[in-house]
Amino acid sequence: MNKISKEELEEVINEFQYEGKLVFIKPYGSGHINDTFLLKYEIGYMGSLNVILQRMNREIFEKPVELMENVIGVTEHLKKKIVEMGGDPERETLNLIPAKNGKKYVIDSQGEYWRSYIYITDATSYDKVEKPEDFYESAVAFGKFQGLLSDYPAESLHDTIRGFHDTKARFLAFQNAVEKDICGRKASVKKEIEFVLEHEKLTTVFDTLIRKGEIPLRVTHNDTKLNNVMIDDKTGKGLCVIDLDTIMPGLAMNDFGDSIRFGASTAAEDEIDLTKVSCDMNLYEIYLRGFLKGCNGKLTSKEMELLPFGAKVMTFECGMRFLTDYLEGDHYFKIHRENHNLDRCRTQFKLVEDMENKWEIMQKITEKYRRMYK
Ligand code: ADP
Ligand code: GN1
Ligand code: MG
Repeated sequence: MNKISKEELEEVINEFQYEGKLVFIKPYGSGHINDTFLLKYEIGYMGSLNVILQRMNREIFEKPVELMENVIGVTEHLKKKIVEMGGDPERETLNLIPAKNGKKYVIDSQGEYWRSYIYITDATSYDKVEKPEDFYESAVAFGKFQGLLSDYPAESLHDTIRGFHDTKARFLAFQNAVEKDICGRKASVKKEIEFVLEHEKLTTVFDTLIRKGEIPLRVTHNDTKLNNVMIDDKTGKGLCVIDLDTIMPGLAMNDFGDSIRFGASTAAEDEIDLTKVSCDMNLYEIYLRGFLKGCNGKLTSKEMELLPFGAKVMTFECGMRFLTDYLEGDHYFKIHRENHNLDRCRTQFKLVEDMENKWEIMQKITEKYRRMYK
């Protein structure tokens, strides 16, 4: 993606229905995909409003208008539900700020797509688990989120990224990257390539079960990292699930698993010292407890049984995606240092290994809760 110039930002800001005087603008958050900015407006003498402005990643999201249709449809659906439940629709779901032309996005003179949300104040999106309670509350929020979308018309959702969690397709893309080796990096990652090949079986764990109709496709979030949920600073509750770009029909196990991959790790996703990386069974149990509470009995017994597989498959898939991007020259995930994607890949594979070592414990913990909900 090309760099964003001051002029481009000014042009875009001018197209949205913002009120007041712009007092600052700064790059914001630690997402790997979009370009996010925080803007502060002063309104009158006393008031102020913070907004999020995002340039959508056009290389990744090839159909931004359809993507925005998903976001609009889902947030309107959530808003209705939140109001029915007596919640606060201004804070508990994303609120898009319209453009001056009435649309919910802006196309700039470079052909880039932008959208803007009201900034959710007095809430935090955490990059790592600071308190286990936050992780628990994030789990309740992601579980509930799935419940709130359980009656959303799945057929109306556009596929924003085809085969997003099709692990087999990810494997084929990985093989292609190895074969082409466009950056000449293959020789330096022999061990990691070997790891993927040894774990090929993980790429089809859910396929047969979906085909046989033994596990349902649900409307899922598909990117359930801890920093994609806002935790209320005052109440400590999971307030709002954000980053709705990948809402598509998917598997409950994958939403569960992606959260474990990121939040139950004892180290950051890009930690270099692999001795620090492991999957914390206490955090695994905490998240499981919260997620099942949030899902409120909606998961089938089979889905619950398969939750540990979700954790292993999502972690493996993510590691493989980081490795593929490294081999292809880091065009997908934003990187902030040399070998960043390789470092990320290594933490994921270390986690997979650790999960394999703790597999019986993971299954035992899961079984304990499955029995409670059966
Ligand atoms: P990416 O796809 O790049 O991860 P996100 O939509 O997750 O983009 O946004 C990046 C970060 O910006 C989030 O992790 C969060 O910290 C912050 N953010 C996004 N939307 C809001 C919002 N409405 N209110 C407060 N913070 C937000
Ligand atoms: C990306 O957008 P963000 O940073 O929340 C990615 C996820 C990966 C994650 C790895 C659309 O999530 O699939 O699991 O990075 N999102 C997309 O940290 O590819
Ligand atoms: Mg994000």
